[in-house]
Amino acid sequence: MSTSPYISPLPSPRSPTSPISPVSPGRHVKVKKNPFSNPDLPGYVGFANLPNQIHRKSVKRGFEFTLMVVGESGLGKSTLINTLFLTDLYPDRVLPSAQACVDEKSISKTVKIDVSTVEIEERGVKVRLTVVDTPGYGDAIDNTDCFQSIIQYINDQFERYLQDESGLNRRHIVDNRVHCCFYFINPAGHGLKPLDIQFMKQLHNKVNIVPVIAKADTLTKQEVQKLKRKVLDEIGENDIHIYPLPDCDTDEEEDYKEQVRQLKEAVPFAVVGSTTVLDVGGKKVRGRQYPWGVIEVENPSHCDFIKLRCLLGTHMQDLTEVTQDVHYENYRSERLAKGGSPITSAAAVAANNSINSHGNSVTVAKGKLSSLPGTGPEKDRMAMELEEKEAQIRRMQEMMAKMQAQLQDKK
Ligand SMILES: Nc1nc2c(ncn2[C@@H]2O[C@H](COP(=O)(O)OP(=O)(O)OP(=O)(O)O)[C@@H](O)[C@H]2O)c(=O)[nH]1
Ligand SMILES: [Mg+2]
Repeated sequence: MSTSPYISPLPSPRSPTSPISPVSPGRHVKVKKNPFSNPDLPGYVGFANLPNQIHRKSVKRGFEFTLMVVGESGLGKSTLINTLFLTDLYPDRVLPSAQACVDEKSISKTVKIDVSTVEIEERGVKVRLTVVDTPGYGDAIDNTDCFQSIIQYINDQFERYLQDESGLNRRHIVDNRVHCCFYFINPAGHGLKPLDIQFMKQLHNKVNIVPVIAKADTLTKQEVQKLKRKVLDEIGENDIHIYPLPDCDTDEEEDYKEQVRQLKEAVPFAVVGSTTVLDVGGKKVRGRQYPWGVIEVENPSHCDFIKLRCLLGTHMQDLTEVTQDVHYENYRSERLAKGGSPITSAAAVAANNSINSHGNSVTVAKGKLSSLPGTGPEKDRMAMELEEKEAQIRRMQEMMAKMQAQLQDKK
């Protein structure tokens, strides 16, 4: 388990210190004679305490978040991830040589999906962070289909969640859906490339896309501004929906409003990544040393790294909610409209081996779906049959629970 002092705590729009909280944590509370009633508020049930209860419960349960990084090879995706989370997620990475790529027939090479999970704890709040890296994106000579495996991965996670939701063990679903995708834009180009546009158009209804300009230290300040404008124009012209930072409520604090305004202004974030710690005027900073000076990763006048990190900290909950309410709902309604369409891959099926309420392992026959013989309609029919069987098991379990309850009553 790693501890990062750098990620801001998860947003709690109604923190315990906010006005609706009945007791501010710093306040000294006198011990009352009767702990079950409050003489200041006689007759109150105490509903105002609900936000505190939810807060406590969520902190205890922990949070799950999945971040995907996509962009041409060598744009600094892995370096940025290591810089953001101060962990070396890729210690054993071996870079393939150009010859090896040719030998592997990179003409038809597909994107590799690298999934790593770390648990990060900050001030008692635990986040299970999954990073999905996509080395190999844009490496092939023909890149037209290079994002198919990425789409497939995202769909698989939705499918897995859908299966878990309709399965027997709904209480402890592990959420591996991709909540955010940092899309890396090449700083050496003149805006978006056709591949960037194609990718974002195919993915914007499935995942929250946050565009970032990679290696911003290779551009002057004016060039960064020019590229940002160009990228935003092209995003608009192509009707691409990137993650919309939500507007603040009017009752939000001024500082928070200002922070969100600056975050909105910084899109697409021009970032620099580095895990090297340098000495600048006696201060230890992470940055990149050049003959003419040091680029400090966390200096807001050098790049937007700190803003991007802040976005993750302050909008993690919103990114998760948009994933659930918009992207997952899209997938779910499409999938249900299609009926029992085949499960996309073994990954989705693996999730179906659930545990029933009595602790017994219920390996519903659905687990065999990936190896079902036959093509589309045959698989559809079998999937429907299996779903029906599962519903039957559920009904029987409910009946048994009722009978047990009746027996208990009689005793
Ligand atoms: N100038 C500059 N170089 C960077 C930056 N970030 C990373 N690099 C360098 O770029 C090279 C590639 O970085 P990686 O992080 O491996 O790139 P990647 O996008 O993960 O590459 P693939 O895994 O092949 O897709 C390394 O030599 C890094 O040191 C940056 O912000 N600025
Ligand atoms: Mg990489």
